[in-house]
Amino acid sequence: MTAPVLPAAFGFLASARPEGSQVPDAVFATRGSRTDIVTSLGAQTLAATLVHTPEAAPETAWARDADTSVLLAGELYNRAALHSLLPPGSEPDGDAQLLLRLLHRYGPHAFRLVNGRFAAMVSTGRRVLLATDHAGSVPLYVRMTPGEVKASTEAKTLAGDHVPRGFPLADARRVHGLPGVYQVPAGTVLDVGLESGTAEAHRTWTPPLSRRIMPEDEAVTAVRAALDQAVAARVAPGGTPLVVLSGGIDSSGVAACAHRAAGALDTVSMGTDTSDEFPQARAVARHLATGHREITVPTTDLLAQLPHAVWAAESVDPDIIEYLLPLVALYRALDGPPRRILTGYGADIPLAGMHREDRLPNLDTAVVHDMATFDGLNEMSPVLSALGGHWTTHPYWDRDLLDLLVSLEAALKRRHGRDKWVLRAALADALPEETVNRPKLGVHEGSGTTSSFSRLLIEHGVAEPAVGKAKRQVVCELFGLTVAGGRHPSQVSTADVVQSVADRFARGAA
Ligand code: IOT
Ligand code: MG
Repeated sequence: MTAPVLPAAFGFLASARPEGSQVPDAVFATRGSRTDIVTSLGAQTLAATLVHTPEAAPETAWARDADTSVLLAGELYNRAALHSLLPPGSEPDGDAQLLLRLLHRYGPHAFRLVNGRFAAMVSTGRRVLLATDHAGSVPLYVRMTPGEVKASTEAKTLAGDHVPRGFPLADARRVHGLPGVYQVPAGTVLDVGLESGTAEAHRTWTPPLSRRIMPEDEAVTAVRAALDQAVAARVAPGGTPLVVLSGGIDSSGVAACAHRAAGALDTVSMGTDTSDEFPQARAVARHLATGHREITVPTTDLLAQLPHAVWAAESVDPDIIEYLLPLVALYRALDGPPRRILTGYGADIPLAGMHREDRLPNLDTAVVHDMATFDGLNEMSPVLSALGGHWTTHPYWDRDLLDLLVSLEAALKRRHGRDKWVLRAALADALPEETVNRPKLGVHEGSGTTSSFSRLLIEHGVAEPAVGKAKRQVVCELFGLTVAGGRHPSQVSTADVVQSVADRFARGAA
């Protein structure tokens, strides 16, 4: 199977009923064309809207036979291995069809085999299976009412106060501010009975808790091979990928591997009027001879895009929104046709890169904590770039690479006085020495996002010690307006929301 340049669909909203479904109407943050599907299986009718790029072949995001249908947003990365499990026969026409065949062979356990970036809805008999990838990197939401299961890759499409509350789903996560809407956990198949409204969750992946012991050189070789493989699986044949490049080791490593896999590479760096890391990124772009671009976003424009970041991420975590805001601004500033974008996002989680910490027990505590709490933050959501029509993928959270990185013992992550040592060593021959050894700020610090958001609150009268709490309230309010309330983010003003939160603090009502 050859990989398509972009996934056949970026997202979907679907409704399954025992009979007679109508395609639900919805506003997605994902930019693109839409294709509607209505189909009758033996015991249920499915009606869905797929969102996809205008160039895509959306029919390959959907596969069905007599009694089973598979809807897929996203893509699979171990296609050849999955295909090798099936009896010889014709090539499946796309990832949804490959999944359909695997489901007939393995049932819901098929999802234990998949390494991908996807959300899927399977209709079969009187059941609906809702499946996320190991990282839940494509968020998937569900609302169940008597006789109907609605599922969507964007929570906002399930909002609506006139809709009955729906069944409680013990094994899924309630969504803040959207009663009756639940998020399917990462690495899970939620098996829902269409008429009974009962649901059972089956975990298909959990982060490794044990640590493996490997000699230095063996670990370095294994990390390099797994990164090369993860990047190669994410590069479409024939297309030139784009890497969002900060010049730190994470994104520079992805760029080096992508250049090797694709033969040609574009890179882009963003900065603001207050800070950037352009020289560091330029050193990497020059070393690899990439088609490089720099984009400067004024800080006021950056903060004005907070409503877009919350609308896309559907997250109420203020730290995560601060990480994502500069990236959302970057994706929105990329004009031109839809691109396949690779990022270095997520490397700091299994390697504890943001914990500049020499003590190994503390380092491992950070890894365990971050791997236990990432789910539901939506920091890897494809909607962040789909706002601008683009598809992102994050090689460090490839299932095989992530399993390896998490399970390495802590002294390989912090070694010889260096953070992320094993990754730096794995890339030593592929990048300039200064890049390999450079300590880097996080994107929120490098772009000045954290400080400018703090400054905005202080300028509106919030006392310095209350800034953290005020940020949380601003993000919650933006979520209420855009995701739960259905307001388009271009009609929501960051300054107004900041003012109302600051007023609440001034009245002592916060
Ligand atoms: P950081 O590691 O700075 O950035 C994530 C990715 O965004 C980079 O690898 C790069 O691909 C892109 N990027 C960052 N800055 C720029 C820039 N100036 N221009 C172009 N692209 C850029 C936060 C962070 O500091 O990101 N993310 C961490 C940790 C998340 C914590 N989450 C959690 N504990 N659940 C990370 O691991 O990526
Ligand atoms: Mg990083």
